[in-house]
Amino acid sequence: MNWLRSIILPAEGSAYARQVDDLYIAIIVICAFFFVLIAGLLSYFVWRYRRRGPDDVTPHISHNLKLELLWSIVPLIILTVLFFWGFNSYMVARVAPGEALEIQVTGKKWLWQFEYPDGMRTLNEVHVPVGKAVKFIMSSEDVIHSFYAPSFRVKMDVLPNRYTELWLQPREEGVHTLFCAEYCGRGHSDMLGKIVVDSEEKFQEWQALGDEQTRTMPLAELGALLYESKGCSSCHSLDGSRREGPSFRGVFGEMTSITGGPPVKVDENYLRESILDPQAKIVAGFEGIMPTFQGLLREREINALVEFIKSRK
Ligand code: HEC
Ligand SMILES: [Cu+2]
Repeated sequence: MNWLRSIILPAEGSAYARQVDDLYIAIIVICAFFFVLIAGLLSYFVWRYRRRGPDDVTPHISHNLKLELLWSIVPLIILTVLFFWGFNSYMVARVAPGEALEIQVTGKKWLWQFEYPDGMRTLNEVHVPVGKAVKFIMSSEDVIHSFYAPSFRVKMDVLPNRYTELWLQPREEGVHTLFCAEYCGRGHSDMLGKIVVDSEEKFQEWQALGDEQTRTMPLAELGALLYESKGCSSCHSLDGSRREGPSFRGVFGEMTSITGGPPVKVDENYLRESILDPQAKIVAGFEGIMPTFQGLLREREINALVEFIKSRK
């Protein structure tokens, strides 16, 4: 059947896509079979029982029990099989596996925005690792959109003020198209996105670089954002006042005294160490309560925070 698949169906991006196609092809084949059977018999009977002359009278036949049972029971069996087959696939499509990677999707006129669990955001392009289940949790900022990924045979409405879900599990690397399948206004046809399926390593690398903002924003500015968003601000002030931790004002380049050790100069390496391994050197007069940010910050984000602290004169 593979030749048939390649003619009538788009590429299959997941095992689920194959499952949908199997059912689809089964329905087409069954329909084609019955079309030929019924249309063939019809044509044959039109010819076979044609009117042969003015005296040709059709015999009166009221019914044929055997034939009627046959044409009721056989379709009933076929349709019941198709129903449970379809229902089964539907259940697979509705329920995402528990360990899926969750990505938030926002549809708005006229683009797709994706947000990863760590806060990384992208527009119109979502990267996913091959072989992993990915769950999209979707909502709209304005009108109704519809998330449609034909290669994965999945489609789901994206509504304002409500979450809808959809999941897929790509089986090989590649790039697939994402459409909006609900007419949403003038720019509807621009709501084209890309689902990029990466190998596990490529996906990690891509995530490590961060989103557009993390990759391109000037370091000190990015640092200022992270100072707020990563919660540094709750323990470190910028104006010299004391919070849970020392203020960042004018620390750079100064000497700082350390509990149980010689004073150290606050340079880039010290700042980096303080962020990634806060327990290494505890500032005198403070407790070692700062959580480590190891694994929670990208390389460029660490540089940005260092740059930001440096700039607090
Ligand atoms: C729960 C409170 C808390 C949070 C949140 C926190 N810190 Fe700290 N931080 C401290 C404390 C307390 C100290 C002093 C004790 C020590 O050295 O571990 C400190 C020390 C530091 C130092 C050394 C400062 C100096 O004067 O020598 C740096 C640099 C630093 N933190 C950066 C950060 C950054 C960047 C963030 C956010 C990504 C952050 N901290 C988040 C509590 C916190
Ligand atoms: Cu739309």
